[in-house]
Amino acid sequence: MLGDFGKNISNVFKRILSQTTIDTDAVEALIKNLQRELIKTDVDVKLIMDLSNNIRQKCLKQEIPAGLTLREHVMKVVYDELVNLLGEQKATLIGKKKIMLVGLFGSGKTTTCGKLAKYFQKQGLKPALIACDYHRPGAPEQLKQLGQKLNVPVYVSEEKDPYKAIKEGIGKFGKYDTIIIDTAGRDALDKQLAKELKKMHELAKPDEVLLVLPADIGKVGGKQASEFHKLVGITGVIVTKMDGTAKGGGALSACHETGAKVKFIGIGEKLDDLQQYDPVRFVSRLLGMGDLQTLLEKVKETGFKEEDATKILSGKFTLQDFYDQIESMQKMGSLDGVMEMLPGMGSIVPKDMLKIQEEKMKKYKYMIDSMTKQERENPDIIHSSRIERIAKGAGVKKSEVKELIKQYEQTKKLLKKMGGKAGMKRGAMSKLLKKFGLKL
Ligand SMILES: Nc1nc2c(ncn2[C@@H]2O[C@H](COP(=O)(O)OP(=O)(O)OP(=O)(O)O)[C@@H](O)[C@H]2O)c(=O)[nH]1
Ligand SMILES: [Mg+2]
Repeated sequence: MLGDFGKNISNVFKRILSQTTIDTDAVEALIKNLQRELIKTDVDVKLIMDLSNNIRQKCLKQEIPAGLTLREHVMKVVYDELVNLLGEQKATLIGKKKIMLVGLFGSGKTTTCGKLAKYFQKQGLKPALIACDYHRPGAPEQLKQLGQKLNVPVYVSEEKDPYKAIKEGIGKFGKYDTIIIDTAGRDALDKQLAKELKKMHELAKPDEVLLVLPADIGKVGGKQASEFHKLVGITGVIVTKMDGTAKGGGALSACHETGAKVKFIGIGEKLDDLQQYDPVRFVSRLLGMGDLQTLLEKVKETGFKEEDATKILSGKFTLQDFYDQIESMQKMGSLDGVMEMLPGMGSIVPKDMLKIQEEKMKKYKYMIDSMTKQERENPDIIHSSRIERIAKGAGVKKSEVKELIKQYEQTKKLLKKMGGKAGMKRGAMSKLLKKFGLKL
């Protein structure tokens, strides 16, 4: 469903690359483009409207966080919106529980029962399985084999009666920590099967009802999810087959329809191929721009804090601050890598230049490392004998120390000139990059 979404959305962002001020027009244009892309890929209209409203609200009403550019801020808003839908936290299933897996035919329910049993075993818990699929002849045997591999008991009703399986299974497994119930694949709209599922649910009274959805479910995902939800109340979603080419967009609609969050992701056929849902990884994958998200998170981690900005603007930018800034940038990885992460930026700055800058930044750090605390706080005192000592300590030429001081002075001047809070907030990072000779 959202296969092309990632590709197209990154084009949408590229379009606002050149804009530096947030105004209603810019945000409206972005939302319009975003809507067009979403509609093209069959995303539910109600979901699009909700997303649009939230993005509009946040982009226009929220202040841009310090250290982020407008483009990064907008992306962060879109990211946050998706995370809000899909789940903010890495999900966990802990403790004594009854879990029922439901979903369409072949979505991966039975396999996931085995994977979950293994997941609980790794937590030191004792899981047990109940087979409740008596529609497909091979189903109980499939679950039995999984149980054998894991040394986990599997209850199968001799009479092939799902209700009896639940009653007897739960009775028998009273001492186990977690009971996992495998159900038959069904279309939630099939009346007969719906009735059966509802009754099984009433008998089992599960703590969790997990909807198993294959990543490539497409448009029917939302509808099916909402039908299952009406029948038995979905408490979580497991997206299987994420190892394929699809990007799990069906989960978006499913979560929207049910209010349930993604808990696990299936990434292969083996019992170990189950991952806890991780919002950053999942949403990045969904948007097809994983690296960009990583960058965003890093900018957030390492970017200016409001206090820093105020301090610097008041003229108190010391060599220690300069050092911290270099360190922040280095934490983001190689400059080359940082540029690659920004859509459309990868090819703008010549690679040789980046290498030279990187080397320079490394040397700057050595030099500042060789300074006393006093020198860092008050660089004005650094004159000839001190320069010589610093150069020796850092293993560089005296001229290089002088260059560092000049560079620091220029940065300080520039930061002062940038003035005004808005200046610091908007694009502080890219302006600093520019200061290091990188013309974006
Ligand atoms: N690649 C991949 N294959 C998976 C994954 N999960 C399940 N499968 C495969 O999908 C197929 C169907 O899996 P089942 O677990 O039998 O699905 P089911 O929902 O129980 O199917 P029914 O009971 O017939 O409705 C099997 O071949 C599984 O090996 C996954 O995360 N990745
Ligand atoms: Mg099955």
